[in-house]
Amino acid sequence: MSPQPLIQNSVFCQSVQLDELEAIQVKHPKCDATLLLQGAQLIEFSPADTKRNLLWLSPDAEYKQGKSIRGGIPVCWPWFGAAEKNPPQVADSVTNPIAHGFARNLNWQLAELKESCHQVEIVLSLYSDETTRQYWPFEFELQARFTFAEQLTLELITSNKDSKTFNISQALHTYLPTQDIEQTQVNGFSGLKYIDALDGWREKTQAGAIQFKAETDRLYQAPENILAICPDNKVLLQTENSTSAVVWNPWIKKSQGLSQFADDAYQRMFCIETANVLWDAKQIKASAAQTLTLKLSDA
Ligand code: TA6
Repeated sequence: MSPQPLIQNSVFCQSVQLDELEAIQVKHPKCDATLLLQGAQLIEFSPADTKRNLLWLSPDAEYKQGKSIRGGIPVCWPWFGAAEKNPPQVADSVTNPIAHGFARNLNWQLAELKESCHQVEIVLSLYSDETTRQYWPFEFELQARFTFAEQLTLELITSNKDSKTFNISQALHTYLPTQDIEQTQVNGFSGLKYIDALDGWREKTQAGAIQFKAETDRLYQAPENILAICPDNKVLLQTENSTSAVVWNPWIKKSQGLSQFADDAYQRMFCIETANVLWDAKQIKASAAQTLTLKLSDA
């Protein structure tokens, strides 16, 4: 594997090989990070002051071509979840409905790398080609712009390169660690509506903080600021251009059927996914672009 030219001249970045997958490792005074080119999947972001990975990465993770890694921030695009569970304007364009879209399984290209003593900025791009057209008939450029400093900023930028308008749903499927799921709560959703994917997709209203006492799979109306409180740490998620979020924990039974996932791993992880789903799905006109932003930091 020949290191990418942009990396050869870098001070803070180097190319590493994780089994079958190429990754960019960032070692900067402000933070460490590990970014896979496959799926533009970030699997580590550790601010220098805590040296703790703010992302949960499965100890059973497998680094195989074409398979998403269990943990970090998988990019679900251009549809979230099961294609048929999406609004018709999204679902009707899908020709091969794999779960969570195709972007997370494909290799992205390193488009930009800028660095200073303050931060490192890396842009990965995915372009439409004969492979993507097998899943979805539109021309596009998808960029994931990562800014690594004290906090992580991730901007997912969809550019419509087609002559037709298209509709997408998407999510930054962020896995977060906790020392004990039953002592973990998520603030910011009280009084907001959610769709319970485990109870006939019924609409409900959140009362108080979200707590985890059983399998949880919900599509929430989302605030701009979300605070996750775990026994040993707090994490702040700030979002832009997103009024929906998915909150997930597989609990006991679902865990047994999940890939790259130990039966008891549900006790040490949960997902808060910055999204544009259901009512928040996005229509993007020809030549237009749309950006979904997540800022992640210790709180
Ligand atoms: O975001 C929650 C969810 O849609 C769950 O229903 C569960 O399937 C999870 O994603 C993981 O999906 P994956 O395809 O990565 O196993």
